[in-house]
Amino acid sequence: MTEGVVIREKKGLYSVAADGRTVPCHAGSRIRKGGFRLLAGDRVEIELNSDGSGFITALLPRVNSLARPLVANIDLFVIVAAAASPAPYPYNIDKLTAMAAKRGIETAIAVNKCDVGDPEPLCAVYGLAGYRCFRVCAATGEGVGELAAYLKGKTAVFAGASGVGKSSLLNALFSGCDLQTGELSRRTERGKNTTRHTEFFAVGDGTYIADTPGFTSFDEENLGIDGKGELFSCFPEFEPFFGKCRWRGCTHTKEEGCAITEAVRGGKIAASRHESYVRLYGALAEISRRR
Ligand SMILES: Nc1nc2c(ncn2[C@@H]2O[C@H](COP(=O)(O)OP(=O)(O)OP(=O)(O)O)[C@@H](O)[C@H]2O)c(=O)[nH]1
Ligand SMILES: [Mg+2]
Ligand SMILES: [Zn+2]
Repeated sequence: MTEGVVIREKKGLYSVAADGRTVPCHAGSRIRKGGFRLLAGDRVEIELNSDGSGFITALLPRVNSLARPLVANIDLFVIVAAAASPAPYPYNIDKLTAMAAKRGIETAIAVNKCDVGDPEPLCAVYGLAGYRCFRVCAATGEGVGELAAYLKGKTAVFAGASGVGKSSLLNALFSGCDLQTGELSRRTERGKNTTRHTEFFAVGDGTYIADTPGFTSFDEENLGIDGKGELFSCFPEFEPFFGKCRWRGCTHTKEEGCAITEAVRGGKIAASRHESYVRLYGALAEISRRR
C-alpha cells in the first residue's frame, strides 16, 4: 500500500504521484462502486501491480475542493487575468473569488501580459479588497520570480479565462513544464481553450501547480454558494461593515443607509466589486426561486 496524489484524470485513467514517480492507475472496484468522483489533488492509497501500474484502493479525506476547476486539497487559488488581450471581465473574476472565499481558500490575483496592458486598474481593485496581487509577464519574465517565491511549498491552482496566459505563465515559472499554449481568436479576441485537462505539476520544493482549462463563462449554479444570504461573507472587504447598515435585513444592493453602498461612495470598496455582488445576489435569488 502506497500513498499518492492524483495529478491528472483522463477518461477514467489516473496519474498518481507516489514514491517520486508518476503511476498510471485505474480506480479499484471499491472506489468505482462507491460512486466517488476522484479529483486532481486528491490524496489516495494505491496498490502497485508488477507492471508498474496501480489500483486506487482508497480516497483519503479532503481538506477542501472546488467545482470550477474541479480540484481538491489546495493551499492557494491563483486567478490569472490579462491586463489586456483578452480584456479582463470583472464579474467572472469575482465569481471565482467568491467561490474560493466560501471555502476559505486563500486567493491571489496574477495580472499577466503587462507588456501589452496596464495592470494597475485591476491591482487597485483587488488590492483594495485585500487580495495579494502579482504583476507578471510570461512574455518577458517580469515579476515571475516574485510569484514563484510565493508559490514555493504550496499546492496552487491557476484558473481564469481562456487565453489569459495560464499555461504560458507556468512555462515561464518552471522551465520543465513545456505546456502547449494557443493564439487568441482574431475575431473574438478570446482564447481557444488550448488546455483541455486539469493537471498538477510537481515543480520541486514540495510545490505543486495545476494548470486548468480556461472558460469563457460559467454559471452561478456551480459556485457552491447556497443562496444569496451567504454572499456577504464571500466578499472579504465587506466584513468591516458587517452590522453597520441602517436596516436589519439590508440586502446591500440598493437600500438607503446601507454601509456597503456608502463605503463604495467613499472609495473603500471598489464599485466593480459591489456591482458583481449585486449581480450575483440577483442570480442566486433567481436560482432559489427556480428550485
Ligand atoms: N503579449 C503577451 N502575450 C502573452 C503573454 N502570456 C501569454 N501570452 C499569449 O497569450 C496566448 C494565450 O496563452 P495561453 O498560455 O495559451 O493561455 P491559457 O490561459 O493557458 O489559455 P487556455 O489554455 O485556453 O485556457 C498565447 O498566444 C500566448 O503566447 C504575455 O505575458 N504577453
Ligand atoms: Mg492553457
Ligand atoms: Zn447594507
